Amino acid sequence: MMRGITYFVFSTLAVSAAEVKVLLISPPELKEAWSEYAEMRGEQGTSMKVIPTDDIAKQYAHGDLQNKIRLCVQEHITKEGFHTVILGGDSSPEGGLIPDRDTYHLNMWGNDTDIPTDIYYLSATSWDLDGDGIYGEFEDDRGAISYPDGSLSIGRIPVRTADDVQAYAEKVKAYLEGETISELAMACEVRGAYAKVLRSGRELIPKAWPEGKVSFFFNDFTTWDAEGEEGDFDLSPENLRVKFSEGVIDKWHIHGHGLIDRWILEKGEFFSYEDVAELRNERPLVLTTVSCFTGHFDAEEDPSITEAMLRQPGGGAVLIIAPAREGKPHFHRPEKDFRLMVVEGKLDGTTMTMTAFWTAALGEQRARAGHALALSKAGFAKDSEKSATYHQGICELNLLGDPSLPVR
Ligand SMILES: [Ca+2]
Ligand SMILES: [Ca+2]
Repeated sequence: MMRGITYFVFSTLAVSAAEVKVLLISPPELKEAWSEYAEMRGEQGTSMKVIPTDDIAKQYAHGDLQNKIRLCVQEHITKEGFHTVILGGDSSPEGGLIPDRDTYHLNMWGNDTDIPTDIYYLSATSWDLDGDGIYGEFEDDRGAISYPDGSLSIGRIPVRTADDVQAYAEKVKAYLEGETISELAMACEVRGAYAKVLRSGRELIPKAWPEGKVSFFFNDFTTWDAEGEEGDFDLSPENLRVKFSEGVIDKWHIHGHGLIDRWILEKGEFFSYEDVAELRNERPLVLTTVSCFTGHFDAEEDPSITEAMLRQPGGGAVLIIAPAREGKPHFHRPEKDFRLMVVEGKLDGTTMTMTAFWTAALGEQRARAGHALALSKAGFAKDSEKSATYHQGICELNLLGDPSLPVR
């Protein structure tokens, strides 16, 4: 039953903190702002090189801008020993500041033609074996698709303006200067998902992180209920704001329904832009979520709720992993596995990715955020070669934020 147990035996490709070299890809108009950020991160012990996309477009001759960025990253990996990449700008259907690479998916959920796939930028291969200009086709492009092996990492900071960069920089500073917090909270609004979220939070994460505490914020019971009044602390937008703002817990997993602009909570209430605008939490959050579309950073509509959390000055989040589209439960045998998910807490691919991220980041390995997600995805590489739905899962879960940050 525990075919996924190998996810938690990570490879030894760990990169020590001193060796981390980060390549920051900047749009020309944010070069100055990102150079200041890189200087700050250098002083904090993480060296960064900023390279603007107009230079990349001139230096590399082949293909579209996405391909040129990929070639530039490859050169920095192979010749200069870089491990980590930051994409320093938002993406939109027309391209945006740092365009994403759209990949094509046809699987048990139907088809999607434009899943933004930032892991593409770490690849030595083109993701378009048949050369038809459609990337990441599960069968036709198989020989040119490559997944993270745990040694390289990437994240996107989906900002649009120099002010966004500065606000983000200030939050990173506050984050790194704060005390370590050994508590993670898991919110869950969907009863069918209780079993798997509890398994993740009571069994799998504590096993890797025994000194930590995991709290629960479900519709029907919470860590903060009055005695004998199970569930009286509602999973409401107001209560979520209170918990985000207290500074007691900075690590969150949110499970449940969502849309591009909201997390849907108990009684159909939702947490949206007005709630984000009120956040002044000095301790910025690290957040994973499976909620549909909350990570849809590449839409015409902007910001998505996760981008709003990252851009909120003086509050919100510094790191988020979220699905760019539906965030469906990815399973090998859906006809059996859905029932096991509800009854026994079998973890689907998306929930497993988040769980493995937390265990790599908080466990003995103390992997930095991007590295933790890379290790998590490396654990899914074989599944993704076999299954078109896992292939979609590994593509659509992007890290938003600076991948070189520790999770502390
Ligand atoms: Ca193709
Ligand atoms: Ca966006």
